[in-house]
Amino acid sequence: MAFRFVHTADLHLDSPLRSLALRDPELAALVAGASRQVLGRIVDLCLAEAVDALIIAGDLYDGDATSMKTARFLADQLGRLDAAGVRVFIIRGNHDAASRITRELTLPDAVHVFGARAGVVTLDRPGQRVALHGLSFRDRHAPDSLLPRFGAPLPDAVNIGILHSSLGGAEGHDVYAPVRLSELRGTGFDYWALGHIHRRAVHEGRPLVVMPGIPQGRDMGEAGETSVTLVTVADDGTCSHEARPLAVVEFARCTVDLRRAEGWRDALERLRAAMSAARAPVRADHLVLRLSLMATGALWARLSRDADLLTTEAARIGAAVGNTWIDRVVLDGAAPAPSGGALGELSRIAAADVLASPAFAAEAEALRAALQRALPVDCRNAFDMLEPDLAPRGVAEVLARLTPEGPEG
Ligand SMILES: [Mn+2]
Repeated sequence: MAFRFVHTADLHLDSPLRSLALRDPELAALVAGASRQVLGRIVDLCLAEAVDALIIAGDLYDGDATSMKTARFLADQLGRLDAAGVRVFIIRGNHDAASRITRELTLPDAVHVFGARAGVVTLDRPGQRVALHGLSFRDRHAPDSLLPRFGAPLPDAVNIGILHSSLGGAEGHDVYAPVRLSELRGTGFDYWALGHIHRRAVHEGRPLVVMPGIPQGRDMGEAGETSVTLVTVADDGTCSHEARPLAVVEFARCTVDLRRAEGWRDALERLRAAMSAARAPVRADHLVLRLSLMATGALWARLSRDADLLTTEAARIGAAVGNTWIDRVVLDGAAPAPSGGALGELSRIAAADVLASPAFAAEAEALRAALQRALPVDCRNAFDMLEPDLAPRGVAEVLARLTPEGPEG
């Protein structure tokens, strides 16, 4: 009888909001509650598919920032699995290595949390013995491979390893218990259930190595479809897998070319078409978009001048398109270059005397640095999110605001 399980990792349950862009309180509440909702959906999936086990390969929590309320919610959800006879196997990752919660909380009998020494749990099933190997490193940092701590595969059993690891390294993720794919290949295991990197990756072969990715993205840095992995292990140990998207919210970037748009109304119509096309393939209940608008000339000036109105219109279109929210509207493309009259002269002065001046650059940088220092620690990296060359951008915006509206309106 095939052994079936759901493999997930990096839920970061009740993780604090990191994005400054989620200023809309309704959207912030939606994103804040999404990790819990998705945990509920993972349990629903386990029950609907009548799987044998759920494997959570680290970073279930986000450190001690999470409260006992989070822990109680988790215990309730895992209790639903316990009642249905679904086993749960958990290791800790770098974010929940030292979490007090998992130590203090009494979890249902069906739940096994691996300790700091590699452990093996065997399940004797009709015609098949399954061995689950796991280990929870105590420290937030694991600069060396944890693979040598694992035992050998049990003979005459399907061997599943559970490991939190950055593999060979991934951009945006701390190095944690690094290990080469070839080393995992050499273990003689049948399946490696990994966690840590938030983007899904499947390495076919035997063992089958799966990094399931975060099941619910938290901001634009975790854009795209997210999922958990449903695995079936045949009696001979052959593993097959399928991605099951369960996200409540999906984040995506959307570029809209407005360079041929004829005025404001036409631009909004093109925006609606682009947002509708972005929404169509998304299976999550809600979509959060970062809009990049390409525009030139008078339209660029209008969009820049009426940025607040534009954001309001985009939000209205998003609601009409269906549960689509705006994270941020970024205006790209070329500002109009006024050639004649007073504006033309102002433009030339700005370019030649101001932007080219080292004294201005030094003053602008000092101002930026002072402003950054004055911000609360949590917000200081907001400057890194801003586009470079703020000064030319500022000049273009000032000129746009001074440009009289064309007949297009
Ligand atoms: Mn991690």
